[in-house]
Amino acid sequence: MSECDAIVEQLLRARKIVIFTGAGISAESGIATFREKMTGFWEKYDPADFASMSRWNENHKMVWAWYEARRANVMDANPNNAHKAIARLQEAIEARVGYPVAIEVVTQNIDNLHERAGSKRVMHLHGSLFKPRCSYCDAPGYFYHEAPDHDATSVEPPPCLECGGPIRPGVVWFGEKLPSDEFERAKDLARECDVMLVIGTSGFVYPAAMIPFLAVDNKKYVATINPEVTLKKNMIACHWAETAANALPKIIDKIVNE
Ligand code: BJW
Repeated sequence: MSECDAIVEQLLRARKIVIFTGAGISAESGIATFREKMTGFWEKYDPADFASMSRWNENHKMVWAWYEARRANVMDANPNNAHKAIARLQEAIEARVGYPVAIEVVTQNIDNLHERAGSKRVMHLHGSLFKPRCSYCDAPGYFYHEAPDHDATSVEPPPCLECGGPIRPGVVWFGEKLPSDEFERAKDLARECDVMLVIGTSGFVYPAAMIPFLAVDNKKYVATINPEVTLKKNMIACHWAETAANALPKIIDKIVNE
């Protein structure tokens, strides 16, 4: 049986499905994965270095400019066929099986491409590029620039309207706690689901990387979709070595047409 057939068979038996995504799902929308170089000025910088409180404390303007360049990239990008297929998945399965199924998207991504593709319930474990907040008092922040600049290398973050502190990117940096509600809910889903599809993540970064392991420990059907092997093959039920935007439409096609 092909990997696609095996995954479809499980999806059609499931009542609760978790789609767990990482940067690879947005790669075919033109968004660099976390472990790839960005283009232009930012090419020479290591993302892991910028995604840290110490870099922010050292240079607010440069870190803010880096995140503004990334926000600009995401605003210019469009959801790809993987995001779109995931948004259609629930309806496609329900039409085939005739009873309601629940699909939850848990993403490590800070872009908004799942939402823009039409997914209704999306949990962001590492925050969002579009939800800045005050670095002093946590009040919701705002942007100076509706159309952020791809090329600026130093941008003053706006001041908080409550306390005047600098607004920071609404993302989770290394050493910071994940948003508790989202993380607790993601762990519950990993324990409760029938099927988890793990798409486009290296599984390097904890504690998010424990979510698939939690599903495996609870004897759930876990399949990875990634050109690279990221979880040991003997731990998971299926690894499909394919890109997300090629694989997901094939899954939908089989559910709808076969
Ligand atoms: C495709 C594809 C296609 C390509 N189709 N697939 C040692 C051991 C264990 C843990 C630690 C340790 N030392 C430190 C830690 C903890 C640390 C950590 O995990 N570090 C590791 C690097 C080792 N974690 C933390 O610090 C976390 N917080 C924490 O632990 O807090 C403790 C605490 C408790 C109580 C109070 C206070 C604190 C926080 C982690 C936050 C991570 N944030 C980032 C940055 C977000 C903002 C930003 O983007 O700038 O989140 S890091 C970065 O990695 C980003 C991503 O969401 C995350 C995961 O990356 P992802 O999505 O897997 O992307 P890639 O690039 O790694 O992989 C892409 C994959 O796609 C590849 O597999 C490709 O093959 C594939 N692919 N094309 C399908 N077309």
